[in-house]
Amino acid sequence: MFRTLFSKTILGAALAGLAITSYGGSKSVTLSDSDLKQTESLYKAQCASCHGTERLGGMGPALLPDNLSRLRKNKALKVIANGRAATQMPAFGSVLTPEQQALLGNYIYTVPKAIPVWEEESIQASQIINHQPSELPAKPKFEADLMNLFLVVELGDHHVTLLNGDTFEPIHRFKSRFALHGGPKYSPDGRFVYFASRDGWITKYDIYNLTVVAEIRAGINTRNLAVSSDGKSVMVANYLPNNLVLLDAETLDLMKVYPVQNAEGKTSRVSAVYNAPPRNTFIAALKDLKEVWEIPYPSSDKSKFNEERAPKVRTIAVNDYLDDFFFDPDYKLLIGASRDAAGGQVVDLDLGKVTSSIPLPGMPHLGSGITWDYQGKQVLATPNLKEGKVSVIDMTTWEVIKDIKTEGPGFFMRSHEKSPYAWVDVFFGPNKEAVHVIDKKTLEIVKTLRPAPGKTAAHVEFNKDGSKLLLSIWDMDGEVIVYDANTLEEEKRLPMVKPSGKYNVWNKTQYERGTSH
Ligand code: DHE
Repeated sequence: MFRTLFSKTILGAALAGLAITSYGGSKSVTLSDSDLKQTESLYKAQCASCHGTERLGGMGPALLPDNLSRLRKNKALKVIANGRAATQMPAFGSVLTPEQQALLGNYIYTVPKAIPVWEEESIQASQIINHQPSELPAKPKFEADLMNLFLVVELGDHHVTLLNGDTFEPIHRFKSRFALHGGPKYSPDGRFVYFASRDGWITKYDIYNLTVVAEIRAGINTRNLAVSSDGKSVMVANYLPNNLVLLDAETLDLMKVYPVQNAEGKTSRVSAVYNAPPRNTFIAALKDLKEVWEIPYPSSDKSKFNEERAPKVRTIAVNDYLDDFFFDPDYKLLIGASRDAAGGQVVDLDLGKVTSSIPLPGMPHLGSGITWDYQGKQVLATPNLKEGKVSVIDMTTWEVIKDIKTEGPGFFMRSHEKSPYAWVDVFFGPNKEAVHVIDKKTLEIVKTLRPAPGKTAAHVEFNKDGSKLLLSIWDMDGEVIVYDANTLEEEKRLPMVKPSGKYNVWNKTQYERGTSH
């Protein structure tokens, strides 16, 4: 299937591949024609801007019966009424009548007349190649420490800013696809960056030449992507369709689609996929099957790649679904949790089985977990999405050493090997303006900052040597604030449009312990 396609394809071709298929959700309901008409206009007015006009997902997830297989209808109704913790889903309890909420509750379990499938042909037809690999010089158009650059995703108007990590001056600002989510991933040399948007677009950007190299729509509702340590391949995790998509990192050519299903044919959304550097594999956790998937990188000689030579999936059975997970620094262990469970599980990737469980009742946000050394042992610290606390866990005994009480549930946690402090936000609830600074030696909060009263302050990223850090004020009239990481004094404010994540080239390409990978 591997093709070399250097011709430019037009954007519209992306949609031409939307094929129509019949659909058989297991828990579907049927609405009368008049109810359906009324609900469709309600949906358009209240839900479509986030969940997509065809319920295929956008900023919010797809709302189709198969995608809701783990959500009972009475729980879905509660989400409509009260919103959903840890997401952008607002409460509609005071906006819609109970009858309207019930109609919408039924509607999302209604099988659509037709749902689009996004198969190999559609992916291939969507590819846009702006530059041939040899066309662009390997010399940057600007002067800066190339290993200390930051990218800032500005969610408010779908832009990305490239920032000099020494001077904190913007170098360039460019438009991104709609609703980027999760961390962009750098090529190992830091020259290229790969973005994933929630609606499936993968963009390869050349930082040296400040230009988009290639794009491809790998799915309809995408979670994230991972780049292999040899810089040769990209793996994309999708909710819709239920699959993983392997791309060639040079041109984003499609290499292989891995349908995600078990031996009985039950399919699953993919929670996320990560690169596991020492293992030379991609590792994915699944949302609807109790399995972890490990897939070796493909052969680096792409001319030899074909369906038979495609790397095979290794499946590891786990005790529960894994919505959220991360790895120890050696990538020997996967630590994961289901959002519904009262605890996490530790999967030994070499042994291929679950070896420990962790008592974590507060819905840990493990994807944001970080590790450091504390009193001669390695600890893992994670915010919790339902409780105002940071759980610090001994990574040998898997016991919780301490719950550090915070002013509310947090989302992102960060540190740097060279910093004495770990930072955690209070993303949810009335104290969203607060950010706590934790002393890694004492596990005590030493300072609580409120840099923009009334506005959410969240997500920190350190510079290369850990001496400075950036914090986002998540507002359309927002800012990125530069702090001295040791004195905790504010140094500079850069106006930005709802800045979300920030990503430092050095910390990401070196797999710094205090940041996400
Ligand atoms: Fe995220 C990273 C899942 C909601 C902003 N988020 C991630 C990753 C996952 C994830 C699996 C890691 C991807 C990677 O970097 O490779 N996020 C989820 C959810 O399941 C959840 C709770 C529900 C959902 O809507 O999917 C969710 N996330 C949000 C938001 O509502 C946030 C605050 C705003 C937004 O952009 O949608 C949000 N998520 C982020 C950010 C990162 C992220 C900024 C990257 C963090 C990093 O530093 O690496």
